[in-house]
Amino acid sequence: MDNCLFCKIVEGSIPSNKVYEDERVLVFHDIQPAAPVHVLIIPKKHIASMNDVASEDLALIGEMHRIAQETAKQLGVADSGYRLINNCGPDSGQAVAHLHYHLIGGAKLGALVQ
Ligand code: DGP
Repeated sequence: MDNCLFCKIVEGSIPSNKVYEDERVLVFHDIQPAAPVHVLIIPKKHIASMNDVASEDLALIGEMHRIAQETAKQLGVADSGYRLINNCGPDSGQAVAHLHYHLIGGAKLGALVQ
């Protein structure tokens, strides 16, 4: 996708602070962290939002959840707890039209992230 910010991060034309990468998935630190741990888990394939996930993407979505689990361990929040958040569409506040999960933790989240 030509004008997609996260596709540019996947290509490397916009830099990111990467936590994990494989052929299908990328994890990188959010530029505006809402908590001490705040990374974004994205598919390398352009999928605009949760509404656009197709049957053929279900294995990929499962893989993203497994990688979220591993990332939580790697970043030290698996036991203390974390949130995995997807914003879909205007009312959710989705700002980037490329599917992503926010993995947020490292603090008591009630006061930080609603
Ligand atoms: P959402 O509102 O769910 O679409 O979240 C988009 C997130 O993307 C937001 O928390 C900030 C983050 N973000 C926006 N631009 C960049 C960028 O250029 N680099 C990184 N690392 N994160 C970005």
